[in-house]
Amino acid sequence: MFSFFKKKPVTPDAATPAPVPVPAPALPPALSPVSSPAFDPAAGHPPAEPLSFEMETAPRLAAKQSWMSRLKAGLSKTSANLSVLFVGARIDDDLYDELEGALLMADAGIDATQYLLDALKRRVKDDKLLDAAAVKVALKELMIDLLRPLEKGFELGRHQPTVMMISGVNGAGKTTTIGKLAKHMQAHGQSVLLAAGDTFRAAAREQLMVWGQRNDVTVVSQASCDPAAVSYDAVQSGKAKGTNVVMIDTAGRLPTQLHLMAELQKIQRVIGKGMDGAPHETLLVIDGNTGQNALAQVKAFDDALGLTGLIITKLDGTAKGGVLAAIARVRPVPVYFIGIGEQIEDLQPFDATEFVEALLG
Ligand SMILES: Nc1nc2c(ncn2[C@@H]2O[C@H](COP(=O)(O)OP(=O)(O)O)[C@@H](O)[C@H]2O)c(=O)[nH]1
Ligand SMILES: [Mg+2]
Repeated sequence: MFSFFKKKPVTPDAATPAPVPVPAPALPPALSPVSSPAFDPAAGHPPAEPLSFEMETAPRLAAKQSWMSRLKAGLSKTSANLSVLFVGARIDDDLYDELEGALLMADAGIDATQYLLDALKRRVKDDKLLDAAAVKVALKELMIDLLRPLEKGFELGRHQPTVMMISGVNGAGKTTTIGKLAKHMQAHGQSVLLAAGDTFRAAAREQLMVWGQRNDVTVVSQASCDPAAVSYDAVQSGKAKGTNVVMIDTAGRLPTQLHLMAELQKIQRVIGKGMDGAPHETLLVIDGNTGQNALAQVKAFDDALGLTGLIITKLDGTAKGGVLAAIARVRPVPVYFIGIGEQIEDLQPFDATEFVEALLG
């Protein structure tokens, strides 16, 4: 596994506000400095897992290659219309027209599409590019520059517990993503507690309970049907047990359901009563197939909650992967992770270069 999370020492004073976000590492992820979190052995926490980068190079490389080929396969529908444009093409208005159409079809949105086209035309002129392959390289560079502000390493260990609230519409992939993240975190030596905040459906609560039992993760659940109370209890329990991470699942809702959005705000406030500064991460999970509506979701949830990050799932088999460009232009909330399937290893940190490489090869 390659640098899935960043680790920081636990802030001694839980009330201290989260430090300034740390930008994406300049070094290759595998070599980025990882500080040893100040775990308290007396409290029974496992020590930070030994990250022996040199020893792991081969498997990590294999994992990375496998991820890249699956990402490529996943994004193939989005990339199909894009990469074909440059095969033996002449650099003329037709090429730009087709590129415009392909970007719009990929759900990059009008703003990002126009931005990329203008920048590309300028680059072609300034650099006197003459062949289509060079134009494709220029487009790749522009796309990477556009998407890079969305990259952000997910930090663990700055708070104890790190409290995360997970929101999104129904079926976006919230609960399965929580499960995948919990497993990744456990693999990084973190103890995890989940709150079954989707109290609308008993089945949702049970789904999480069963999953927790199977995977040795404590799930806080309540029959009271008050998601704010369940969340508060989970934070209290996480504090008392010295858990590293508390993840709070919430029921799916549409941004247009204003009373449900208000309920989400209440849950967030009540979590803050349970622990100063919490939730440290307020995340929105988006189905990558949603296309342009994803942008409306990001705006509405961000306005209501002040999102700290996004997780974009189901980028496997979608033709709408361009939506990340739209998000980057219109509401650049960091994309912590992207999902390309049902397996645990199908969820990985978002990396702009990898993404564009997979898209345009
Ligand atoms: N193909 C694919 N399916 C996914 C991905 N992430 C989640 N799913 C599936 O999406 C469905 C809804 O997920 P769920 O977590 O229950 O959504 P929730 O309503 O937001 O909690 C489930 O069948 C998941 O297995 C992904 O990255 N790719
Ligand atoms: Mg769910």
